[in-house]
Amino acid sequence: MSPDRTAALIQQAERYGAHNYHPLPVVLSRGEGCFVWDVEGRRYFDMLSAYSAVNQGHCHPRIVGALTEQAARLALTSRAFHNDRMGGMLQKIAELTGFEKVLPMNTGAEAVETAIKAMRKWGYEVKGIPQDQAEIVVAEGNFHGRTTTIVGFSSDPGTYQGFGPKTPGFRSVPYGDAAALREALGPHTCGVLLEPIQGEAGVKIPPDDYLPAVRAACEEQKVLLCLDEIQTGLGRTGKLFAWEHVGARPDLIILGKALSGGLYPVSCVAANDEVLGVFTPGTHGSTYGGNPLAAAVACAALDVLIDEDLSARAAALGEVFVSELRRRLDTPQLLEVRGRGLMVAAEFRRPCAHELALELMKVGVLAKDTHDTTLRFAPPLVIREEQLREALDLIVPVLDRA
Ligand code: IF1
Repeated sequence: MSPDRTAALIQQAERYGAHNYHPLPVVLSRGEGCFVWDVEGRRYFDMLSAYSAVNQGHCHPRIVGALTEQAARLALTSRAFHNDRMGGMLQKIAELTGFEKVLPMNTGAEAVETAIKAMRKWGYEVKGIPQDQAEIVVAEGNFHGRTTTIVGFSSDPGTYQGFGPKTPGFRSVPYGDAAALREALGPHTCGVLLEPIQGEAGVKIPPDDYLPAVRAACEEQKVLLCLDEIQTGLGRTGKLFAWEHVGARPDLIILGKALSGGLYPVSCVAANDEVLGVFTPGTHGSTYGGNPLAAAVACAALDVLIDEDLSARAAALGEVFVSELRRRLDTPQLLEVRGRGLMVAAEFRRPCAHELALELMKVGVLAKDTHDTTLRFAPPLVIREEQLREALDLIVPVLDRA
């Protein structure tokens, strides 16, 4: 195919699509494992994994098989009726997370909104907070999705500007500062909502004692701890869930992205009955939530995650990736390489991340910049060591030109 095909497809997307993204000038048409190919037939290492939705690798045959088999049998019934696949998914997620109950949704933001509703309702009915007075504490630098309520408690003007008025009932504190968070808790606080590692903020890893201290403060003040593991969960950081690194089990966990291996939007909130029991028939729902197709895909995606021990792979290969970047990068512009498992970032002193992403694209590596100075690297967890080292040989010379 000719480069004109790339230009024609980009033009078509720009002509008819709202301009709510500024993608790299590459048009992808095929994916397999840790690789994607563009319409010109060029191969790229995928170092984004659709923001950690493709942990199992592109088009994993077991998940594609589950999708196609179920799609040909029964795809959507709505929750007005039972279906023969949802229960198996809910049980699998409950057993993996160690919680009693699971509420299935579709996108991550919907699951975050579900968690917010659950914490508020629990605050009124269990903690006894006066109606409409419930507060949720969040962290500066958070990213939890794009609904108006969620962007309302973002600290990034690019995320919230133009979408006011902000939903009330949220209080923001510096990320990583347990004392500041403890200070913000009060009798009207129903919950704390945090990412165990902040992804969009640029892979911000808090001190190891942060989440345990938050956990303790929440216990003392009868406040629910809700961890958004939509990006950090399901093996990405080298454990099944990121909270396991520091032993701070939440009261609610939110999952999405790799819950489907990138084949279908599947998300959920998992918690014990004391929390999710606040939902009674008619108080929450979704047309597609818990549909048989989503359930079949999610079961296959979770089976792949466990059977191929992708969490352990992420831990081992993440060590290689971070140590090799630290050892081999030799630019004075480099500020820091940080990461946990295969959730890695390289931060620079100047706003060069986007130009570096463009240069990486030219050598066959697709990575995403965030906040001008940081490049994020999150390959599918199925990447093999020799492939990771081949990618490093491409990445290091480009980053050294920063
Ligand atoms: C975009 C960011 C990442 C998430 C966490 C909830 C959600 C996300 C921790 C919402 C989604 C995506 C959304 C996508 C780009 C990407 C992203 F750059 F926006 F911030 F990953 F870091 N919690 N993150 O990371 O899940 O509703 O999208 O299914 O909005 O541009 P969703």
